[in-house]
Amino acid sequence: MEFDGVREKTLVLVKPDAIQRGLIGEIVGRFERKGLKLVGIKMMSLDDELLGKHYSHLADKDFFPSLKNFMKSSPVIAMVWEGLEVVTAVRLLCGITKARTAEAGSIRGDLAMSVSCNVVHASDSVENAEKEVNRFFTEDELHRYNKAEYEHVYADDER
Ligand code: DAT
Ligand code: MG
Repeated sequence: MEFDGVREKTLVLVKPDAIQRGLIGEIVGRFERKGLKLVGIKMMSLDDELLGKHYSHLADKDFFPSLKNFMKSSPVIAMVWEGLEVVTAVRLLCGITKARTAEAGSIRGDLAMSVSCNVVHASDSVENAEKEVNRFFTEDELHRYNKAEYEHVYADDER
């Protein structure tokens, strides 16, 4: 799988709080409306092994056990979105971690009030995005197809 140019990819998780609150469609719709291409999507129940790797940068934090319990409390929707500079674009769409002070207009800013129940995960760098996509998806689960709207989403020299 390519991870450069318009084929840059990022991992997004719709977290358990959003599943419980019926926000899957709202959240998926925001990425669609931005002009991003969905190349993988599935419902998953996360386990300690996967969460230990996914949140390894937080393993020494006091809140790590409750973070893992929260992420196991319902299934999540895992998605891979593709586009030019998509890692940056998706992080901006999501807003900062502490949802109650996230910028209005962002997903967290509009839909959440909590630090931990902040409705989405998004990869934070191109390097981590590639690792996370490969951690959550097999090659077979990542799809390649032409999106007709691309000629209206991007200029000729961006595609
Ligand atoms: P982000 O999800 O914005 O990339 P992160 O990688 O620093 O943020 O943390 C991952 C998740 O861990 C975050 O979405 C919610 C939880 N978390 C982070 N800091 C926390 C804190 N101080 N208290 C409780 N949960 C926290
Ligand atoms: Mg993070």
